[in-house]
Amino acid sequence: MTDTDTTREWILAERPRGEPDLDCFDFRERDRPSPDAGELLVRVRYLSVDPYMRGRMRDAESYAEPWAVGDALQGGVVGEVVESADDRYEPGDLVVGNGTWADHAVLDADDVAPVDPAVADPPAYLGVLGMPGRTAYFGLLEVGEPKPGDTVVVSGAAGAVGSVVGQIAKLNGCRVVGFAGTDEKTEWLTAGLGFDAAINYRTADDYGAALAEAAPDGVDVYFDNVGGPITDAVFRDLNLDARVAVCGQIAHYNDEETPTGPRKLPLLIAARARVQGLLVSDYATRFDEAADRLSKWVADGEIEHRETVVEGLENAPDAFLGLFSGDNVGKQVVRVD
Ligand code: NAP
Ligand code: FER
Repeated sequence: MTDTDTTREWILAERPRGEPDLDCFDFRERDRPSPDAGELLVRVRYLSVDPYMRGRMRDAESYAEPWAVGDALQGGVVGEVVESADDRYEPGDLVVGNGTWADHAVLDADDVAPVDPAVADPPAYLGVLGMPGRTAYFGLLEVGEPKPGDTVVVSGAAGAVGSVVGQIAKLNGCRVVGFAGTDEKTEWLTAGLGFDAAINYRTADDYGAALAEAAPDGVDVYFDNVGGPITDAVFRDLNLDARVAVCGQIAHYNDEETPTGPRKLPLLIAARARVQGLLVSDYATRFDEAADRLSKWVADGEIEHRETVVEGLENAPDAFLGLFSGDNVGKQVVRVD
């Protein structure tokens, strides 16, 4: 066997308790897989690391199937087709689909879409033009139901989903306030993306006072990516008929216990607020609509996007762990080749 017959891939070595660390991952070399009918073998160029993968490390049924210990880690990839067993694609095509954390991955051609570098750089297909962009689009417009003049608050605002949510809200005539974890991020939100205000939740000591200043008319839409104390503060400021889109709760993904006790639901009563969870996959029949609108906004310069690129497949676990310490601005990807 020569080097070219093998591929390197990451597997789940053990399940984390609490915060995951590098011990959860193992790097191994294996025979390069071959595509069956309807599949493509791609050389992976970029792979996506996402917060929901923390849920897949857990041995519990959820919307995402748990990874088995010893199995290859899965995720979105952009890759170049090297072997095709499907009429629609041929070697050399650049595609985005569901692969593995590996040099080479087998993709189901039914779930693959073409990548057009003339529209955006390939990693954008894992961010603004991929799953996070679709989440922002449907989550804000369908669950948040923003109206012109509304105040929209978004947590995790400088991340892959949040940065797109805020910009779509601006395109809809809203006042937009973001929470993010560094001054570099809050500066990008206001000076770069046109947010009206941004709060660094790591340095602000009174979220209520910061919100009163940033959202003086209260909050009509809260797009929640994080949960925790930021969400507690926003709940105190909801206007009549406010909508809360619960997209993610990353502040709780490493919790081993569900916190109980008097929480913030009483605050919803007077506001008659609606709190609704969302899953991007529920909008699958409308993904073409989101792709069309998002790619047009990107091409016209109405939506800006950033990707934070970690170099090298060997660093994929660090890129994933960095999501929990806020190492990324915009979408976190790993460059593989
Ligand atoms: P992301 O925002 O690009 O990355 C995660 C960010 O979360 C980090 O950059 C960090 O930024 C922030 N963060 C981490 N720990 C935090 C904490 N304890 N408190 C506050 N902020 C914290 O990730 P994404 O891919 O765009 O996903 C954002 C959220 O949406 C996640 O919760 C994810 O699970 C969810 N999501 C849901 C769906 C769905 O269908 N429901 C689909 C996609 C994503 P800071 O520097 O600001 O802390
Ligand atoms: C999906 C539904 C939800 C999916 C990802 C998510 C990759 C993400 C959820 C989260 O980040 O919390 O079908 O496909």
